[in-house]
Amino acid sequence: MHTVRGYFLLFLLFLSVSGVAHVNSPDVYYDGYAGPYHLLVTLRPPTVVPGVAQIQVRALSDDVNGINVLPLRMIGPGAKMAPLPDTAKRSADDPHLFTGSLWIMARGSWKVQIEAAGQKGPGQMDVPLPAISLSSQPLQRSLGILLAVLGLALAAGLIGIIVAASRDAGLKAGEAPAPAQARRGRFGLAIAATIVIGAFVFGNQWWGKEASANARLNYKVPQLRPTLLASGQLRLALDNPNEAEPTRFRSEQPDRIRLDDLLPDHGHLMHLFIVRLPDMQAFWHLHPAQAQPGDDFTQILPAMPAGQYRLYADIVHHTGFPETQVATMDLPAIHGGPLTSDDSGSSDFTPADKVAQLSGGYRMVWQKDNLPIKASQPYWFRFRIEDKDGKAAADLEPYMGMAGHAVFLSTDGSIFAHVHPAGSVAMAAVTLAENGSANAGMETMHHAPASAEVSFPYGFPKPGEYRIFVQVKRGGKIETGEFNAKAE
Ligand SMILES: [Cu+2]
Repeated sequence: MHTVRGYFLLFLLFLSVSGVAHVNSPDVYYDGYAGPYHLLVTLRPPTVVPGVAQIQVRALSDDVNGINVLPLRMIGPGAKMAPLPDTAKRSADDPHLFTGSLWIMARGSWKVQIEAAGQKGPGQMDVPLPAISLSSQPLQRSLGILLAVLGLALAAGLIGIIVAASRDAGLKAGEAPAPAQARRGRFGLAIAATIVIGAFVFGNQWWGKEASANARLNYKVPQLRPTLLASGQLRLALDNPNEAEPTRFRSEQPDRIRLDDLLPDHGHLMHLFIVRLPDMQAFWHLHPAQAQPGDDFTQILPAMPAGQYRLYADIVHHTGFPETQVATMDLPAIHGGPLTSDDSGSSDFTPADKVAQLSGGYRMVWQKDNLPIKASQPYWFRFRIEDKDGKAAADLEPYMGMAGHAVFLSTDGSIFAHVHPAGSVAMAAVTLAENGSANAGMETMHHAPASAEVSFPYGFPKPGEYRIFVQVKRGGKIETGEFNAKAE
């Protein structure tokens, strides 16, 4: 019965994985163009790999007739050996909405190829999808009991058949077994019981091994190890708790994910966000540097008040697989140095419900309606930058190659997402997905802001209170607005 239960558990385990560009915010939101067609894509990775990812594509124009979707490995031979694409189903109620499901067969870095067909001809785009197993799903108790009973019945049947065959096979109908035949029956019973018990023991051990191998593959959020040096420098040692992508279950010691393979993501190997707990009114976005691949990162801290801080460090591996490493640390007051290059932040933010004050009398206004925000739904979070008279800011410029950067953070710090106008994916992964090379330029990114408004496609993973930090660059200065948000 353990064998049967084992098979079933194995099957259920196969059914349970998820994405991890961020912390506890696995869904991918992506705003992009498949040729001439503007699409908003929501990808829900499975919570266990292999598993089924759900995809939802919203066409933003009326001229899209059909959507095909195809999951591919981000790099390696699998990136080219394409199976046939699946056709996404068009919603009967909403002709702009297409949905489908995709089998994700292994953990690691994937992309979903989206082909749009319409009045302007075909168009294609690729959306990165990191896939990880988050948990092993336990067997339901009632199902376990049912399978145990069925397994016992099978075992009893097997023993019964062997006993009857060895004792009664030579008998005529109605004839009682002679003592010799009864002895053969007892012998058969011993053999049958040994076989059944042996099968149970073997099956249980086999299963236990597979289950622990599988549990080992569950993704663990890496814990950054920060140290404050006497010089006021922060030293960050990366953590590496996860194994590299296996091709199949292996019992030998597998490789760890490499840490010397990082790709620059919008110009930096690491984006470090530091937020003061629990008020979240101090926030910095810094870019620690590394002397050599594989080394620790270092950062000269800006002036910071003493307090407890939460650290989120975004990195991207050579496969396009993004990770956020986290830490919580108590810091004394730091005199610090000035913020340089792309670094930004301050310790005196006040979260606004709608209008955040910027420098020089400028304001950042959240263009929201009064409808409640629902969890797990895609939204555009739009923010307009205006001067003190309400006139649209005319001097916005790209900040690290994009119109804006946003951080969505739950007020307990457990959910974190670093989002851009193109969505919640790592931009280095987008470049890799579209060009097959991480160095192929940034032409796909949303460059200069087209207007005084920045928008971010995102959905809160679960109900609760959140903060949104929105960063833009205006007149050579990086500005941050902090907002309160609530998901229902
Ligand atoms: Cu960014």
